Amino acid sequence: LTIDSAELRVVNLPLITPFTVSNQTLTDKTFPLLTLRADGVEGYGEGVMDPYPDYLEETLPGALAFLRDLILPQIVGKRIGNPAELTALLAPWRGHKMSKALVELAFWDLWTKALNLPLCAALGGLRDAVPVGVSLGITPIERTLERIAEAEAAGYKRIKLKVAQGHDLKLLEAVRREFPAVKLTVDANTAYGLADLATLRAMDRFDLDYIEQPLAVDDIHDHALVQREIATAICLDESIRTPVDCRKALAAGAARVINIKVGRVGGYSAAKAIHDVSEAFGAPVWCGGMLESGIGRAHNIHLATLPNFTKPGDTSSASRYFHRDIIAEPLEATGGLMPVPGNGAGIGVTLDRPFLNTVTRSTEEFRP
Ligand code: OSB
Ligand code: MG
Repeated sequence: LTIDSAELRVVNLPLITPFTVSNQTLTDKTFPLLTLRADGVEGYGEGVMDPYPDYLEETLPGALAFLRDLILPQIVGKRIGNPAELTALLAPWRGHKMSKALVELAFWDLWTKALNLPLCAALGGLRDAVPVGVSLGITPIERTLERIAEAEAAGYKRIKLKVAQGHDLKLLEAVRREFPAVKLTVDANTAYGLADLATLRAMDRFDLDYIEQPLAVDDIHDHALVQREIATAICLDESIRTPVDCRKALAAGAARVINIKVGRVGGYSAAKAIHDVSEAFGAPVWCGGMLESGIGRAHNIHLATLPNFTKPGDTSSASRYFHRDIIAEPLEATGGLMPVPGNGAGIGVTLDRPFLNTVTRSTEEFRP
């Protein structure tokens, strides 16, 4: 494929309800949308970097500069035969994994459309639907209980609760009193430290499927210390950026479950390698989310068709987040199963261009 041109948009969608995690509240979602064009086909990718560096270090302004000044000029007009060639082109640059993932996602969509293959088939995925749960942001406990009841009624396969210092054990007591049997997990987004061992130990009482990212981003060692002290499995999210991180974490006993986000790890090739390393250790994985719009969601669903994605992912119905999506096909789960979109080629969804134009903040075109 020779990349004829690229288009980089910044899109803004309001969230139906604000989403609060231990260290930030999102009221709307601003993201880059990349289109790569070749031989009359288009591939789409969505970026997951936030405007500010609150989940990980990358930011939207930094990503736009990296893509505009360095990566897109290098790619447009170039012949790129397959994803491995693209990964090799991006490899020399440090960091910027979310930007690299954005380019990889668009290229995989483009490449599989040119091959007339569903993206999941090219990845090696097996399923035509993937099990999903919901991720519930921090709200007053009464409101959280209502939202759990709604998610259960909709058939979601697990409930993930965001927790934070001071918003943890009381929440879990209230939830377990009303929902003794629901499959439950918590996500701390790095809110705790070794000083909180008593709180983390107390979480063993609530039959959680796992505790996600209790400690700091760069702290695989201390996660191993905590995992030795608690019965509940630790799941790592922010700490796992590379397949090597994953090997070290699993070998050290720092986690027993891995959350894979294609943006965090720099694209499909790294995501697949992390999937494979985890499988070799006997550790299940699941597909995380970053409140993506339809393009990012479609990519997540294709990724989650790989065989070791045995725990429910975070790709719940888009209508839980947005009044209207930028794609034409609704991505809605039924009975906790999200169907893999499309029956033809690539990611299997198409842009709702008239609506997309109304929510686009800026557009840049790149030509050779
Ligand atoms: O840790 O998974 C996370 C959203 C923003 C920042 C971090 C996280 C999340 C989510 C979103 O949990 C889950 C979803 O996309 O539905
Ligand atoms: Mg997480």
